[in-house]
Amino acid sequence: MELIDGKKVAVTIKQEIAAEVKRMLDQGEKAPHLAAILVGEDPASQTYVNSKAKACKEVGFISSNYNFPEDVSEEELLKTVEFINNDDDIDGLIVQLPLPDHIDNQKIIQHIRPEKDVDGFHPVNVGRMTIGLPSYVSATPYGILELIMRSRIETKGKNCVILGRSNIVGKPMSILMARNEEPGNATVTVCHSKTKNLKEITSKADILIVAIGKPEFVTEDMVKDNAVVIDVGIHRVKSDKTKSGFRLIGDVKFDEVSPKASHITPVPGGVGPMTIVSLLMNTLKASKKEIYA
Ligand code: BQF
Repeated sequence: MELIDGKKVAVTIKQEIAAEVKRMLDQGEKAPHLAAILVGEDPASQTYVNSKAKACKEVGFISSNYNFPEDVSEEELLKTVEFINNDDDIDGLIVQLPLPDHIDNQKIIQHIRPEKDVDGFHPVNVGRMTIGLPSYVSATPYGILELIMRSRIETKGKNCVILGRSNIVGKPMSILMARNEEPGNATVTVCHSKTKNLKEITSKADILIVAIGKPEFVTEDMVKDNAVVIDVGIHRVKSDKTKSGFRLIGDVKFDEVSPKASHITPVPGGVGPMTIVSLLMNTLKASKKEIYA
């Protein structure tokens, strides 16, 4: 079994980005600038926004955080998006999800200029990705593609089974893995809550991508010998062994599945750190106007 060390790959990519930022500054260009909107005080969301700001700092990006109370109005958020859309100094904008129930996620996302939508959630970016036009690919799928590529995992002609059909992971991942590109060219099956004979399907997967949102859902009996297993799940469980009082587990029962896998991502330290550097890569592209020239 070979561990796919997302944390290590993320460090390498951050060094590459930092070198590029240095080159840009040396040439008198400005540093890329990412803005983040955070609503409420969910501890996980706060952690994610802080990690993103810290990563920006590490590579020499500028970052701005716009924080709002839980009861902020939709109108105020739309005004903030508008303000950032019109600020030429800001290259990319993300809205940390989830938003409170009284806010219409899609309404906020669709207000972001596609040129600044570095999370790749705007329908224009989703549509462009789907038909193979230049687009921002959302952070988790982009991170997984990069991990697969840098781990030299062959995808062409392989059976790729995806557990989960969310707009953020399962759906885009299925499109990307089936593309006539590298990585891609896999035969893709998407499974979800209504899928019958799940185990039969997952047991045929050469590449199993798990984004089902259920802690340790995938067990040894569901996985083929020498499969590549990508675990997208992140769940906080209580622990008295850590300072924070919790530890992270994934959607895969790692101890059970890892001996069978040819490659597997751990949680933490697998896909998670890659989502952060994907956001940095998209912000770099935004500052260079690579996607919308
Ligand atoms: C790691 C996220 C669910 C809902 C909204 C590193 C992250 C996580 C884990 C991280 C996530 C999950 C993010 C690890 C960002 C990934 O070491 O394993 C980094 O910061 N993530 C998010 O912004 O919004 C989410 C999951």
